[in-house]
Amino acid sequence: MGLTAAEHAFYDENGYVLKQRLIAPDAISQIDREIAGLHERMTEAMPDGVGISWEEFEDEHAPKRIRQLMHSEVVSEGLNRALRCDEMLDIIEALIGPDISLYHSKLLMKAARDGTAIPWHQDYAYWKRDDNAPLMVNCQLALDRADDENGCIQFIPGSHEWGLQEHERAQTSFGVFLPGHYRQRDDAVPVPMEPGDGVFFSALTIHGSGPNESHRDRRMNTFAYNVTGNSQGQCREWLRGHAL
Ligand SMILES: O=C(O)CCC(=O)C(=O)O
Repeated sequence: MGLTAAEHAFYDENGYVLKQRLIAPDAISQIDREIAGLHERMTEAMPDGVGISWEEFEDEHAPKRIRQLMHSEVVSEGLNRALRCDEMLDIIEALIGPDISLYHSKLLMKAARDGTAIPWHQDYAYWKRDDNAPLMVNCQLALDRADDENGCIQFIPGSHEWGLQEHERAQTSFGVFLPGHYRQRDDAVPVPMEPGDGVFFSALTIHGSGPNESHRDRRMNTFAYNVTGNSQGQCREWLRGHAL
């Protein structure tokens, strides 16, 4: 599959690109079966290696709802397969080259009516260290139909060229965000998706999404990839782009 020249050019210009029908319907159905009832199952027992942040409700008796689940490959063999399938890795290779490491696999459950907004941010604001460069690429895979009503992802086109912006920090999930947290922006482009679609975006592309005000879940999985050995000292891409 890979990327066409036009898709690659779109990514270079905008910092994201949508790939429709990235993952086949039967694979999405398998994932759907594997994550059915996940809120309830994870409330009862959490497998080793999984990390969860929950939606925060004022009513302490409200049923618990997962906001995000780290290491989703542990709870779904289908997700574990998707993150290493050729359809996915051909595109990641086109974007970052052949030396690919998995950075994380994370489920975003954004439950019907309860799922909260995700504030505007650049992923690199979370991932920056002294010895790495913003070479990572994220793929958000749709497990449900996503649109304006249930809070589909939105991007600020071209923002991957703006460098790392100053972020604010709070002790919450998605606690690294641009001033203003989440609010509607005139320069944002929403990306509606169907189950199986994947949108690829760079570690510097500003993105966020509104709350789920619909009666439909908006479940997504993000697979983040890094260039193996990404550090400012040893990464060719970084050295090429940062002459002394
Ligand atoms: O689910 C979304 O709308 C955005 C997810 C996101 O920003 C992230 O995981 O970094």
